[in-house]
Amino acid sequence: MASGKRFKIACIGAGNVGAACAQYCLDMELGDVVLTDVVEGVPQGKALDLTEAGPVRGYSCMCTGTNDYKDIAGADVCVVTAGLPRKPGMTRLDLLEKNGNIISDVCANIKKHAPDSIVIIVTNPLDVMAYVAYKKLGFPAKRVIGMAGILDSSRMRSFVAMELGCSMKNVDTMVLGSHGDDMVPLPEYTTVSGIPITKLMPKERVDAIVERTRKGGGEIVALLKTGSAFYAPGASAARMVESIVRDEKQILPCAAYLEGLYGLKDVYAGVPCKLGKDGVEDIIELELTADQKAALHKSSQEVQSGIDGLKQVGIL
Ligand code: A3D
Repeated sequence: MASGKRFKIACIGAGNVGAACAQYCLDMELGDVVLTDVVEGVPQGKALDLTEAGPVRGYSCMCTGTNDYKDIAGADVCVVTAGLPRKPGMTRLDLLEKNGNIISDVCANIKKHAPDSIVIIVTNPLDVMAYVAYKKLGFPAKRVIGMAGILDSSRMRSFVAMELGCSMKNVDTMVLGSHGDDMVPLPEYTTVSGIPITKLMPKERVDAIVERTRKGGGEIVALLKTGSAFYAPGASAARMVESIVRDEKQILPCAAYLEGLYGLKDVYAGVPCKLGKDGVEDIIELELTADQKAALHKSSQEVQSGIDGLKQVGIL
């Protein structure tokens, strides 16, 4: 392990995304992984399977599975994927109440057993669940972060590479706002080896890529028919873990608690964050056009109405 310290990563929720995240964390040798779930046998079985992949893949990090939160004690990072995935025809907001209760329960256990951890929320509706976690945990905001922007921007990067027939590695982009159809992909900040994509393809193709990015989650739900994407979401959460445990200070789009930046207050939204050993160590405020600013505020209104909904049913 890079720094010499052996890190402990708790993946809470051992479903598709949780297990994929665990797999990527182990493969990158980020730390020992504890898979936690309410279903008996599933975290234990997946953990044993992932451990048995170690000799083949060449990692020496251990993976254990449990139904007991005591086993997350001392975790440095908790990745929370516990909840229900979006099903075809279901909006993110349909999930609000059920997942709000699950996140509340998970956070009570994190607070009790891993009070010094950095918490990455993946459960949908993402920005509202990150807010619930922040309120329930009572941790400093920099230690409660939502994963969405890395996934959304990775989707956009793939679509740009597919369009140009170039390496995905050369494509960089930024997606702001909430995780949903109202997200704000930024073509103006999208480049291929430093070249703005607006110089590499016509406007209609840029617009089509922006639209496909916005609908990226739904595209996979429609294909899979049961469940939603998990490889790219798991990889995206693992990328956040990597930047934290290795203190890499990568600038990544993450859902962060805003207290005035971008004109937003007391809400979570996707913004460029510097991720390091303390969590969100800085937030970069980009210069936006009036349209982009309006789109960002529109996407936050939906998050705000989700928060208001949870206040009405007493979860917040
Ligand atoms: P799934 O494979 O169903 O896994 C969810 C797991 O959570 C299951 O194993 C459940 O048993 C477990 N669980 C339920 N309640 C609890 C609890 N109280 N404590 C511990 N574990 C519990 O779903 P998935 O892995 O495909 O998706 C997980 C979540 O991530 C869903 O809310 C998805 O919508 C969300 N997700 C978000 C993104 C983003 O980009 C934000 C992407 C993909 C999935």
